[in-house]
Amino acid sequence: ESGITRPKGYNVSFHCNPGMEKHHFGMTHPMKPWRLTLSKSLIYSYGMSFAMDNYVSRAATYEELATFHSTDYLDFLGTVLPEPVPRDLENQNPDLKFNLGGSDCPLFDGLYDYCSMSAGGALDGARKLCSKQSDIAIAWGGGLHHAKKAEASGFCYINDIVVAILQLLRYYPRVLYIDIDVHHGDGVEEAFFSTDRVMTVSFHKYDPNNFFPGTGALDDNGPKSEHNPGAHHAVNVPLNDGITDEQYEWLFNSIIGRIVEKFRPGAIALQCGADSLAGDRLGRFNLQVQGHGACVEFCKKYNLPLILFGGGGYTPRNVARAWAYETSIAISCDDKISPTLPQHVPWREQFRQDTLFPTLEQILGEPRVNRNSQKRLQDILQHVTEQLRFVQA
Ligand code: V1P
Ligand code: CA
Ligand code: ZN
Repeated sequence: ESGITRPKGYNVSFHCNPGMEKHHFGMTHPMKPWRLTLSKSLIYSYGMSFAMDNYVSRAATYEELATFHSTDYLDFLGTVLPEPVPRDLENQNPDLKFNLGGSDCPLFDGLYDYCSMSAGGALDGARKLCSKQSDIAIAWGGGLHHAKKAEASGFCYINDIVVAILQLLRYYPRVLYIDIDVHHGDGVEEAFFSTDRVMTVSFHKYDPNNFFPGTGALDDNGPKSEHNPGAHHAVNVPLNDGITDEQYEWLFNSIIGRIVEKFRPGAIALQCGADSLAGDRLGRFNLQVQGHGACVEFCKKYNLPLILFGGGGYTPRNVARAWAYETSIAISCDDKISPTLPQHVPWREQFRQDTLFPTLEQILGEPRVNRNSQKRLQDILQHVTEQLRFVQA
Protein backbone atom coordinates (compact mmCIF):
# COMPACT_ATOMS: atom_id res chain seq x y z
CA GLU A 1 0.00 0.00 0.00
CA SER A 2 1.67 3.20 -1.14
CA GLY A 3 -1.10 5.47 0.22
CA ILE A 4 -0.85 7.53 -2.96
CA THR A 5 -4.24 8.70 -4.15
CA ARG A 6 -5.52 11.13 -6.76
CA PRO A 7 -5.28 14.76 -5.72
CA LYS A 8 -8.60 16.15 -4.56
CA GLY A 9 -10.24 18.76 -6.75
CA TYR A 10 -7.79 18.82 -9.61
CA ASN A 11 -6.18 16.67 -12.31
CA VAL A 12 -2.59 16.00 -13.23
CA SER A 13 -1.69 14.62 -16.66
CA PHE A 14 1.60 12.89 -17.41
CA HIS A 15 2.83 12.90 -21.01
CA CYS A 16 5.64 10.75 -22.29
CA ASN A 17 6.67 8.73 -25.29
CA PRO A 18 8.88 5.71 -24.58
CA GLY A 19 10.12 5.97 -28.17
CA MET A 20 12.27 8.95 -27.12
CA GLU A 21 14.29 6.90 -24.69
CA LYS A 22 15.88 4.61 -27.23
CA HIS A 23 17.70 7.43 -28.98
CA HIS A 24 21.37 8.16 -28.45
CA PHE A 25 23.37 11.33 -29.06
CA GLY A 26 26.61 9.31 -28.99
CA MET A 27 28.74 7.57 -26.38
CA THR A 28 30.51 10.63 -24.98
CA HIS A 29 27.60 13.06 -25.31
CA PRO A 30 26.24 14.18 -21.91
CA MET A 31 22.58 14.17 -23.02
CA LYS A 32 21.31 10.66 -22.23
CA PRO A 33 17.65 10.08 -23.11
CA TRP A 34 17.94 7.06 -20.82
CA ARG A 35 17.55 9.47 -17.85
CA LEU A 36 13.87 9.61 -18.86
CA THR A 37 13.63 5.84 -18.40
CA LEU A 38 15.23 6.06 -14.97
CA SER A 39 12.93 8.94 -13.96
CA LYS A 40 9.79 7.13 -15.05
CA SER A 41 10.86 3.95 -13.37
CA LEU A 42 11.23 5.80 -10.05
CA ILE A 43 7.91 7.62 -10.53
CA TYR A 44 6.08 4.36 -11.31
CA SER A 45 7.80 2.44 -8.51
CA TYR A 46 6.45 4.97 -6.03
CA GLY A 47 2.98 4.25 -7.40
CA MET A 48 2.43 7.78 -8.66
CA SER A 49 0.86 6.76 -11.97
CA PHE A 50 -2.33 5.85 -10.04
CA ALA A 51 -2.77 9.49 -9.12
CA MET A 52 -2.43 10.94 -12.64
CA ASP A 53 -3.88 10.61 -16.14
CA ASN A 54 -1.11 8.92 -18.09
CA TYR A 55 -0.76 9.52 -21.80
CA VAL A 56 1.60 8.11 -24.37
CA SER A 57 2.06 11.25 -26.40
CA ARG A 58 2.02 11.26 -30.17
CA ALA A 59 4.72 12.83 -32.27
CA ALA A 60 4.06 16.46 -33.15
CA THR A 61 3.22 17.00 -36.82
CA TYR A 62 5.26 19.02 -39.28
CA GLU A 63 2.54 21.71 -39.24
CA GLU A 64 2.64 21.92 -35.46
CA LEU A 65 6.43 22.31 -35.47
CA ALA A 66 6.08 24.94 -38.20
CA THR A 67 4.07 27.17 -35.85
CA PHE A 68 7.53 28.23 -34.64
CA HIS A 69 10.25 26.70 -36.82
CA SER A 70 11.03 27.68 -40.40
CA THR A 71 10.09 25.15 -43.06
CA ASP A 72 13.64 25.30 -44.52
CA TYR A 73 14.98 24.13 -41.20
CA LEU A 74 12.31 21.46 -40.68
CA ASP A 75 12.80 20.11 -44.20
CA PHE A 76 16.52 19.80 -43.63
CA LEU A 77 16.05 18.25 -40.19
CA GLY A 78 13.71 15.70 -41.72
CA THR A 79 16.18 14.55 -44.37
CA VAL A 80 19.67 14.70 -42.82
CA LEU A 81 21.27 11.36 -42.29
CA PRO A 82 23.44 10.38 -39.36
CA GLU A 83 27.12 10.81 -39.95
CA PRO A 84 28.86 7.48 -40.56
CA VAL A 85 31.81 8.55 -38.42
CA PRO A 86 31.07 10.84 -35.50
CA ARG A 87 32.99 14.07 -35.68
CA ASP A 88 35.62 14.41 -33.01
CA LEU A 89 36.41 17.64 -31.22
CA GLU A 90 39.45 18.41 -33.41
CA ASN A 91 37.65 17.71 -36.67
CA GLN A 92 34.81 20.21 -36.49
CA ASN A 93 33.22 21.25 -39.75
CA PRO A 94 33.22 25.06 -39.50
CA ASP A 95 30.20 25.64 -41.75
CA LEU A 96 27.46 23.49 -40.33
CA LYS A 97 24.05 23.99 -41.85
CA PHE A 98 21.58 25.19 -39.19
CA ASN A 99 24.27 24.36 -36.61
CA LEU A 100 23.50 20.68 -37.13
CA GLY A 101 26.14 17.97 -36.94
CA GLY A 102 28.65 19.47 -34.51
CA SER A 103 29.53 17.97 -31.14
CA ASP A 104 26.64 19.71 -29.31
CA CYS A 105 23.91 18.88 -31.83
CA PRO A 106 25.05 15.70 -33.55
CA LEU A 107 23.08 13.95 -36.27
CA PHE A 108 21.90 10.61 -34.98
CA ASP A 109 19.61 7.86 -36.12
CA GLY A 110 15.95 8.83 -35.75
CA LEU A 111 16.74 12.47 -34.90
CA TYR A 112 13.54 13.86 -36.43
CA ASP A 113 11.41 11.27 -34.61
CA TYR A 114 13.10 12.07 -31.31
CA CYS A 115 12.46 15.81 -31.77
CA SER A 116 8.85 15.45 -32.83
CA MET A 117 8.14 13.09 -29.90
CA SER A 118 9.60 15.58 -27.43
CA ALA A 119 7.43 18.36 -28.89
CA GLY A 120 4.38 16.06 -29.06
CA GLY A 121 4.42 15.49 -25.29
CA ALA A 122 4.75 19.20 -24.56
CA LEU A 123 1.98 20.08 -26.98
CA ASP A 124 -0.36 17.39 -25.66
CA GLY A 125 0.23 18.76 -22.17
CA ALA A 126 -0.54 22.32 -23.27
CA ARG A 127 -3.74 21.14 -24.98
CA LYS A 128 -4.91 19.35 -21.82
CA LEU A 129 -4.55 22.63 -19.93
CA CYS A 130 -6.41 24.59 -22.63
CA SER A 131 -9.32 22.13 -22.60
CA LYS A 132 -9.32 22.20 -18.76
CA GLN A 133 -9.01 18.42 -18.74
CA SER A 134 -5.97 18.87 -16.60
CA ASP A 135 -4.73 21.47 -14.14
CA ILE A 136 -1.09 20.44 -14.13
CA ALA A 137 0.53 18.79 -17.16
CA ILE A 138 3.92 17.09 -16.97
CA ALA A 139 6.20 16.59 -19.98
CA TRP A 140 9.64 15.52 -18.71
CA GLY A 141 10.75 14.72 -22.28
CA GLY A 142 10.45 18.39 -23.25
CA GLY A 143 12.14 21.55 -22.06
CA LEU A 144 14.62 21.97 -24.91
CA HIS A 145 14.98 25.72 -24.48
CA HIS A 146 17.96 26.59 -26.74
CA ALA A 147 16.46 25.68 -30.13
CA LYS A 148 15.84 28.66 -32.43
CA LYS A 149 13.43 29.20 -35.32
CA ALA A 150 15.99 27.96 -37.85
CA GLU A 151 18.89 26.67 -35.77
CA ALA A 152 19.81 23.87 -33.42
CA SER A 153 21.75 24.82 -30.30
CA GLY A 154 23.00 23.24 -27.07
CA PHE A 155 21.53 19.72 -27.49
CA CYS A 156 18.19 21.24 -28.61
CA TYR A 157 16.80 20.92 -32.14
CA ILE A 158 13.10 21.67 -31.73
CA ASN A 159 11.86 24.15 -29.16
CA ASP A 160 8.94 22.19 -27.71
CA ILE A 161 8.44 24.92 -25.06
CA VAL A 162 7.80 27.63 -27.64
CA VAL A 163 5.42 25.36 -29.56
CA ALA A 164 3.55 24.58 -26.32
CA ILE A 165 3.37 28.22 -25.22
CA LEU A 166 2.03 29.21 -28.66
CA GLN A 167 -0.77 26.72 -28.01
CA LEU A 168 -1.42 28.19 -24.52
CA LEU A 169 -1.60 31.69 -26.04
CA ARG A 170 -4.68 30.65 -28.01
CA TYR A 171 -6.56 30.41 -24.71
CA TYR A 172 -4.70 32.55 -22.19
CA PRO A 173 -4.00 36.27 -22.64
CA ARG A 174 -0.69 36.07 -20.77
CA VAL A 175 1.72 33.18 -20.08
CA LEU A 176 4.56 33.28 -17.57
CA TYR A 177 7.60 31.21 -18.55
CA ILE A 178 10.05 30.26 -15.78
CA ASP A 179 13.32 28.41 -16.42
CA ILE A 180 15.34 26.83 -13.58
CA ASP A 181 17.77 24.93 -15.83
CA VAL A 182 21.35 25.99 -14.99
CA HIS A 183 21.62 27.39 -18.55
CA HIS A 184 20.01 30.55 -19.90
CA GLY A 185 16.67 29.90 -21.65
CA ASP A 186 17.78 31.90 -24.69
CA GLY A 187 15.60 30.23 -27.35
CA VAL A 188 12.34 30.86 -25.47
CA GLU A 189 13.39 34.40 -24.58
CA GLU A 190 14.21 35.17 -28.22
CA ALA A 191 10.98 33.65 -29.56
CA PHE A 192 8.83 35.92 -27.39
CA PHE A 193 11.16 38.91 -27.39
CA SER A 194 8.69 41.28 -29.04
CA THR A 195 5.48 40.42 -27.24
CA ASP A 196 4.05 41.48 -23.91
CA ARG A 197 1.89 38.35 -23.75
CA VAL A 198 4.75 36.16 -22.55
CA MET A 199 7.09 37.10 -19.77
CA THR A 200 10.23 34.93 -19.70
CA VAL A 201 12.26 34.47 -16.52
CA SER A 202 15.48 32.47 -16.47
CA PHE A 203 17.67 31.67 -13.47
CA HIS A 204 21.09 30.53 -14.66
CA LYS A 205 24.81 30.42 -14.17
CA TYR A 206 26.15 33.43 -16.05
CA ASP A 207 29.70 33.82 -17.24
CA PRO A 208 29.74 35.29 -20.75
CA ASN A 209 33.13 33.82 -21.61
CA ASN A 210 33.13 30.47 -19.91
CA PHE A 211 29.61 29.15 -19.64
CA PHE A 212 27.12 28.22 -22.35
CA PRO A 213 25.36 30.04 -23.98
CA GLY A 214 26.89 33.23 -22.55
CA THR A 215 23.69 35.32 -22.75
CA GLY A 216 21.23 36.35 -20.02
CA ALA A 217 22.80 39.33 -18.25
CA LEU A 218 20.77 41.06 -15.54
CA ASP A 219 20.06 44.08 -17.75
CA ASP A 220 19.07 42.12 -20.86
CA ASN A 221 15.34 42.68 -20.42
CA GLY A 222 13.89 42.70 -23.91
CA PRO A 223 13.89 45.17 -26.79
CA LYS A 224 15.49 48.48 -25.87
CA SER A 225 12.79 50.48 -27.65
CA GLU A 226 9.95 51.52 -25.35
CA HIS A 227 7.63 51.31 -28.38
CA ASN A 228 8.18 47.58 -28.62
CA PRO A 229 5.56 45.75 -26.54
CA GLY A 230 8.20 43.18 -25.49
CA ALA A 231 10.27 45.81 -23.67
CA HIS A 232 10.89 44.79 -20.00
CA HIS A 233 9.29 41.36 -20.53
CA ALA A 234 12.49 39.32 -20.28
CA VAL A 235 13.79 38.76 -16.75
CA ASN A 236 17.29 37.39 -16.30
CA VAL A 237 18.75 36.16 -13.03
CA PRO A 238 22.49 35.60 -13.54
CA LEU A 239 24.07 33.54 -10.76
CA ASN A 240 27.52 32.29 -9.80
CA ASP A 241 28.79 28.83 -8.90
CA GLY A 242 27.63 27.07 -5.77
CA ILE A 243 24.27 28.70 -4.99
CA THR A 244 22.44 26.88 -2.18
CA ASP A 245 18.80 25.85 -1.67
CA GLU A 246 18.25 28.57 0.91
CA GLN A 247 19.48 31.42 -1.30
CA TYR A 248 17.80 30.11 -4.43
CA GLU A 249 14.43 29.65 -2.73
CA TRP A 250 14.56 33.13 -1.27
CA LEU A 251 15.40 34.70 -4.63
CA PHE A 252 12.97 32.53 -6.61
CA ASN A 253 10.03 33.18 -4.30
CA SER A 254 10.73 36.91 -4.07
CA ILE A 255 11.10 37.37 -7.82
CA ILE A 256 8.28 35.08 -8.96
CA GLY A 257 5.98 36.46 -6.24
CA ARG A 258 6.46 40.00 -7.55
CA ILE A 259 6.12 38.97 -11.19
CA VAL A 260 2.85 37.07 -10.70
CA GLU A 261 1.41 40.00 -8.80
CA LYS A 262 2.31 42.47 -11.56
CA PHE A 263 1.99 40.41 -14.77
CA ARG A 264 -1.04 38.33 -13.68
CA PRO A 265 -0.46 35.36 -15.99
CA GLY A 266 -3.30 33.09 -17.06
CA ALA A 267 -0.97 30.08 -17.12
CA ILE A 268 2.55 29.18 -15.99
CA ALA A 269 5.10 27.16 -17.98
CA LEU A 270 7.98 25.92 -15.80
CA GLN A 271 11.13 24.40 -17.30
CA CYS A 272 12.62 22.15 -14.61
CA GLY A 273 16.09 21.48 -16.04
CA ALA A 274 17.80 19.29 -13.44
CA ASP A 275 21.34 20.39 -14.29
CA SER A 276 20.96 23.07 -11.62
CA LEU A 277 21.30 20.28 -9.01
CA ALA A 278 24.53 19.73 -7.10
CA GLY A 279 26.75 17.09 -8.65
CA ASP A 280 25.52 17.61 -12.20
CA ARG A 281 28.06 16.71 -14.87
CA LEU A 282 27.69 20.13 -16.58
CA GLY A 283 26.11 22.28 -13.85
CA ARG A 284 27.77 24.39 -11.15
CA PHE A 285 25.15 24.92 -8.47
CA ASN A 286 24.68 23.33 -5.04
CA LEU A 287 20.92 22.82 -5.24
CA GLN A 288 19.39 19.76 -3.64
CA VAL A 289 16.27 17.89 -4.67
CA GLN A 290 14.35 19.80 -1.97
CA GLY A 291 15.35 23.27 -3.20
CA HIS A 292 14.71 22.42 -6.84
CA GLY A 293 11.31 21.00 -5.94
CA ALA A 294 10.46 24.04 -3.84
CA CYS A 295 10.26 26.04 -7.10
CA VAL A 296 7.57 23.68 -8.38
CA GLU A 297 5.74 23.88 -5.05
CA PHE A 298 5.83 27.67 -5.15
CA CYS A 299 4.40 27.83 -8.69
CA LYS A 300 1.70 25.30 -7.86
CA LYS A 301 0.38 27.45 -5.01
CA TYR A 302 -1.06 29.98 -7.46
CA ASN A 303 -3.60 27.42 -8.68
CA LEU A 304 -3.05 28.53 -12.27
CA PRO A 305 -2.87 26.07 -15.18
CA LEU A 306 0.69 24.79 -14.92
CA ILE A 307 2.85 22.85 -17.36
CA LEU A 308 6.11 21.29 -16.20
CA PHE A 309 8.85 20.56 -18.73
CA GLY A 310 12.12 18.68 -18.28
CA GLY A 311 15.27 20.13 -19.80
CA GLY A 312 18.95 19.61 -18.95
CA GLY A 313 20.19 17.16 -16.34
CA TYR A 314 23.35 15.15 -16.88
CA THR A 315 23.70 13.00 -13.80
CA PRO A 316 20.76 10.64 -14.43
CA ARG A 317 20.33 9.41 -10.82
CA ASN A 318 19.80 13.01 -9.64
CA VAL A 319 17.57 13.88 -12.58
CA ALA A 320 15.34 10.93 -11.69
CA ARG A 321 15.19 11.95 -8.03
CA ALA A 322 14.26 15.55 -8.84
CA TRP A 323 11.60 14.75 -11.43
CA ALA A 324 10.09 12.02 -9.25
CA TYR A 325 9.92 14.38 -6.28
CA GLU A 326 8.43 17.12 -8.47
CA THR A 327 5.83 14.71 -9.84
CA SER A 328 4.89 13.94 -6.23
CA ILE A 329 4.54 17.67 -5.55
CA ALA A 330 2.27 18.05 -8.59
CA ILE A 331 -0.04 15.32 -7.28
CA SER A 332 0.31 16.56 -3.67
CA CYS A 333 1.70 13.31 -2.31
CA ASP A 334 5.14 14.65 -1.43
CA ASP A 335 4.29 14.15 2.25
CA LYS A 336 3.23 10.55 1.60
CA ILE A 337 6.12 9.15 -0.42
CA SER A 338 8.90 7.50 1.47
CA PRO A 339 12.24 9.33 1.48
CA THR A 340 13.78 5.88 1.12
CA LEU A 341 13.73 4.70 -2.49
CA PRO A 342 11.21 1.91 -3.21
CA GLN A 343 12.75 -1.49 -2.53
CA HIS A 344 11.99 -2.83 -5.98
CA VAL A 345 12.83 0.15 -8.16
CA PRO A 346 14.62 -1.09 -11.28
CA TRP A 347 18.32 -0.14 -11.56
CA ARG A 348 18.33 0.58 -7.82
CA GLU A 349 22.13 0.41 -7.69
CA GLN A 350 22.28 3.34 -10.15
CA PHE A 351 21.09 5.63 -7.38
CA ARG A 352 24.15 4.93 -5.16
CA GLN A 353 22.32 6.01 -1.97
CA ASP A 354 18.88 4.63 -1.21
CA THR A 355 17.42 8.03 -0.35
CA LEU A 356 15.41 10.45 -2.49
CA PHE A 357 17.20 13.31 -0.74
CA PRO A 358 20.97 12.77 -0.64
CA THR A 359 22.94 15.31 1.37
CA LEU A 360 25.50 17.57 -0.31
CA GLU A 361 28.22 15.44 1.28
CA GLN A 362 26.71 12.30 -0.25
CA ILE A 363 26.42 13.93 -3.66
CA LEU A 364 29.72 15.73 -3.91
CA GLY A 365 32.22 14.44 -1.39
CA GLU A 366 33.77 17.88 -1.49
CA PRO A 367 31.25 20.76 -1.63
CA ARG A 368 31.50 23.42 -4.33
CA VAL A 369 32.40 26.89 -3.04
CA ASN A 370 29.40 29.24 -3.00
CA ARG A 371 30.30 32.38 -4.94
CA ASN A 372 26.95 34.16 -4.47
CA SER A 373 26.96 36.89 -1.82
CA GLN A 374 23.70 37.90 -0.17
CA LYS A 375 24.43 41.49 -1.26
CA ARG A 376 24.57 40.47 -4.93
CA LEU A 377 21.28 38.55 -4.63
CA GLN A 378 19.66 41.60 -3.05
CA ASP A 379 20.92 43.76 -5.93
CA ILE A 380 19.41 41.31 -8.42
CA LEU A 381 16.05 41.44 -6.65
CA GLN A 382 16.18 45.22 -6.64
CA HIS A 383 16.90 45.35 -10.37
CA VAL A 384 13.97 43.04 -11.11
CA THR A 385 11.67 45.04 -8.81
CA GLU A 386 12.57 48.24 -10.67
CA GLN A 387 12.12 46.54 -14.03
CA LEU A 388 8.61 45.47 -13.02
CA ARG A 389 7.55 49.08 -12.58
CA PHE A 390 7.34 49.16 -16.39
CA VAL A 391 5.19 46.04 -16.61
CA GLN A 392 1.43 46.21 -16.66
CA ALA A 393 -1.06 43.39 -16.94
O1 V1P B 1 30.02 24.89 -24.49
C1 V1P B 1 29.43 24.53 -25.50
C2 V1P B 1 29.78 24.97 -26.90
C3 V1P B 1 30.69 24.06 -27.64
N1 V1P B 1 31.63 25.18 -27.82
C4 V1P B 1 31.83 25.61 -29.19
C5 V1P B 1 30.80 26.03 -27.00
N2 V1P B 1 28.38 23.71 -25.42
C6 V1P B 1 27.85 23.18 -24.19
C7 V1P B 1 26.34 23.02 -24.41
C8 V1P B 1 25.54 22.86 -23.17
C9 V1P B 1 24.07 22.64 -23.51
C10 V1P B 1 23.12 22.63 -22.33
C11 V1P B 1 21.72 22.26 -22.74
C12 V1P B 1 20.62 22.51 -21.70
O2 V1P B 1 20.51 23.85 -21.31
C13 V1P B 1 19.22 22.12 -22.24
C14 V1P B 1 19.01 20.72 -22.64
O3 V1P B 1 20.87 21.79 -20.53
C15 V1P B 1 28.52 21.88 -23.90
C16 V1P B 1 29.16 21.48 -22.73
C17 V1P B 1 29.31 22.24 -21.50
N3 V1P B 1 30.07 21.72 -20.56
O4 V1P B 1 28.76 23.29 -21.35
N4 V1P B 1 28.62 20.85 -24.76
C18 V1P B 1 29.30 19.86 -24.13
N5 V1P B 1 29.60 20.23 -22.88
C19 V1P B 1 29.62 18.57 -24.72
C20 V1P B 1 30.47 17.70 -24.05
C21 V1P B 1 30.77 16.46 -24.63
C22 V1P B 1 30.22 16.10 -25.87
C23 V1P B 1 29.36 16.98 -26.50
C24 V1P B 1 29.06 18.22 -25.94
CA1 CA C 1 17.66 28.80 -16.70
ZN1 ZN D 1 20.97 23.15 -19.09
